[in-house]
Amino acid sequence: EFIYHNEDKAKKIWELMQTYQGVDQKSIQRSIVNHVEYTLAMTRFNFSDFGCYQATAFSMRDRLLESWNDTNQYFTTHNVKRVYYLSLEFLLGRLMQNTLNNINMEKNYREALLDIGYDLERLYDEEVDPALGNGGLGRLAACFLDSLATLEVPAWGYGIRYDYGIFKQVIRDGYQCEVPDFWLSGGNPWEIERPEVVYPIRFYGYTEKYEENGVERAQWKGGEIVMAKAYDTPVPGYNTFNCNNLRLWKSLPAQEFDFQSFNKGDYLSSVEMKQRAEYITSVLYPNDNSQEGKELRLKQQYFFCSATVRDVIRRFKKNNSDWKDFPKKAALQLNDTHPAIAAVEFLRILIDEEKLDWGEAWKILHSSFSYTNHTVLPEALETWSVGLISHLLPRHMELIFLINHYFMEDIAKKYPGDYQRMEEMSIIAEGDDKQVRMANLCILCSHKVNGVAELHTKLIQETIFKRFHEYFPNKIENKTNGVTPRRWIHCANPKLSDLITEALEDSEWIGELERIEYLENFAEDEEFVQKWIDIKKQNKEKLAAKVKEVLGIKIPVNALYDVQIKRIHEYKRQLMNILYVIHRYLTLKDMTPGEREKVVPRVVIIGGKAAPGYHNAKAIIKLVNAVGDIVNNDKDIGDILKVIFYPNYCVSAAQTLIPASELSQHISTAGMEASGTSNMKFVMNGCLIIGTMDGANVEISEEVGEDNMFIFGARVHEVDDIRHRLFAGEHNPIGKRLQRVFDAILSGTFGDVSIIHPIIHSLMDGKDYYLVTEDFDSYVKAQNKVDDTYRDQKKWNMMSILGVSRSAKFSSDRTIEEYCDSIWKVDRIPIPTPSDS
Ligand code: B1N
Repeated sequence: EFIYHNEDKAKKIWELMQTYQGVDQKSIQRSIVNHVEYTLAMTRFNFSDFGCYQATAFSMRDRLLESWNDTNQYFTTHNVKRVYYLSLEFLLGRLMQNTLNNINMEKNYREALLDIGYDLERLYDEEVDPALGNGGLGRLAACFLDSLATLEVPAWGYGIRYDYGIFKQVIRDGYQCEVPDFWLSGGNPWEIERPEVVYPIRFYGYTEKYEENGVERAQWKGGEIVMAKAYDTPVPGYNTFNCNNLRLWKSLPAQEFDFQSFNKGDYLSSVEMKQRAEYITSVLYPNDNSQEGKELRLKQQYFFCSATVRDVIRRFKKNNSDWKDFPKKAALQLNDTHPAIAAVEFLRILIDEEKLDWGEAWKILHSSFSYTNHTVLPEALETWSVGLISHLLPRHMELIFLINHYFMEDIAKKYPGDYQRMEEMSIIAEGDDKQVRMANLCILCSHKVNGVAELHTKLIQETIFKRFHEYFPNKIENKTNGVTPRRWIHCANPKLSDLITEALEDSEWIGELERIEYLENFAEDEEFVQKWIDIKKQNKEKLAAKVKEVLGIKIPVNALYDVQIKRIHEYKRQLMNILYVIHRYLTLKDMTPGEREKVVPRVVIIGGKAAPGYHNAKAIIKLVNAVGDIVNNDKDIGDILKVIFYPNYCVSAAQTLIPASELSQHISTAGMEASGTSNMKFVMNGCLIIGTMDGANVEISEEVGEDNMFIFGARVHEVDDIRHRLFAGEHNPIGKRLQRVFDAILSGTFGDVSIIHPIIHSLMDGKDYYLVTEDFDSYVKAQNKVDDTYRDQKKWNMMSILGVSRSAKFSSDRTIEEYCDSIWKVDRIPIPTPSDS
């Protein structure tokens, strides 16, 4: 099956290779020790856990490269259609454990390492957590990569190789401090640098118009050139020989030296100018669900989009000569509007460089691009000023005006005189400071647009994209998010994974989550339930040990572990959570010791990063820490209530926290959380949900049953009216319980938390955009129901098992299958394994 261009040479290489790298104990050990000596240049008689981690990773990479090369070779020779997932964020998390499990070598490596005195689990902890993303959107991209490879879909991820990932969060005096995350300082054994895959990327300059064969043409000239260099990370699938690729771009100065400044004696400033090039891919913007309109961010976007589009086109041209075939060979998915400029870059190349006419070019663009919307929050909908785009990307601005011009002509034809509609649908928002609406641009350039959960898709169809939905009734559709069961059950919770495998009598469910349904039969099986309980307890013990290690706080294992971990944002309402905790604390204080003993003990854990410039989010972190300081040291309370702010929440922390959780909070104001994905992970790990009817919670409740969750709060159709009433001063008086909580905060019960006072005052004034005060009562009721249910452990565990057995819909494998069928039109292509040939 392997087709080489030079048969003789191929035969020789084949003989030299003899076989693929061995997977037996001796071969694994030999390759690790060789990497210690020859790659790391350490002595093979004494190497640290970190050295061993690196050498082990290199030995794994060798094995990955075999399948990675074979996969690419096979896809190229068969000229298959590929999916390209364009994202400014990939929140991968650690790779070693996931990789070993996907390629089915964890056991071999564990034993091989143990035999030479190393503990695999300890090596896992040596790995830095690559965190090139903010939250859900970036983590979704990572889950999708795992599912794409597992489903044997030819697919490449494209992104930026930031030098600094999301900052590390350190808590000082209860406040968040941000520490830069230079994740590459210890080297990155998983990537392959590609010095030969480089593209020049232009910025600024001007367009020159000229005539060619009677056609007016344009060319972008001048400005500055920066180079993009590729770094590849193999992406193995679970239980397949297929191995996909994640290609990340790094910026470099262009090679030609600026002799003019050199001759003027301005050597140093010419070097300085070159260094500015490297700055482009330095740092991930740490905002989740909000736009930062900085020029550098737009530069990052264009830099990455241009390199990617050029790379995709080069790959297409290797095997194809007719541009009309492009949509049959490539599907480009835009992960939100952040890579929107890729569409315009593609159009520019087709028209200015490939000399296609507008109609042809537009058709090709439109049939190959599609766009996912991840939010309706106005502060997150990207717009860029016409002035900035014209300055940085003058030709692209012209093309955007042209796209808009043709589109406005169509609208005017269909709705003559409806200027209001034209204004709404225009890519350009008119005004003193004209803006380009990137979402409108994306919708126009795409053949499909999707939301990320049923409710969210309905909302974009009916609100922000209403006019587009009327005009293109078949364009906007739903693709409910999912998460990979490999990382989120099998790796994060190995004991649970083993128990499920034991009950189902094989491990196929890891690759086909539909099979987990069968677990339902064990929901009341005493022996099984006991094992279920034991596993949760062990996971809680592991978390308690971690909390002790990190914070020095001892948390009881017999308490209910109640967890809210996600980016800190007002719409996610961590504030409502901590207000309830205060209420619980005050209630406990009112009780006699005898009464207190009857209360269900709780450990409340809150974790998440606030964007560095998001003042209110940072105030909430301070309040949580301040409440923890008082509650955790209150002798009356003891182990009945503990409040933990878990610092530096990240993917690897999630892998410890989620399996240990019993209750998790997904309590956003209805209509504001597009989907949420950790809710799915918690359900898969036997955790119950307290939540609002928002995002994917709605579908989770459809699957697991509303009575197996704790649902509360205003529904999405009620929110606007309530908000209106609140802001009109017609708000219900704050209830007694909540008033008492506010009084405690304001009077200094939790020390100096004056940073939160303005927020509390506006809540009392009815300026409650997120409906915290409105939903508080029904939240308290839901929390009471949680306590009552937890007292009935039999019921609780049954709900927990039912949740897991009904979680199959939320596998990202299901999500990816839907994208493949209705958006990308690509097939699964298993490549032949070495034993086949
Ligand atoms: O995308 C996730 C969803 O599950 C979440 O509900 C949603 O909040 C999240 C600008 C975003 N939407 N928008 C962003 C991230 C970075 C940025 O610079 C916006 N993140 C989401 C996956 O669908």
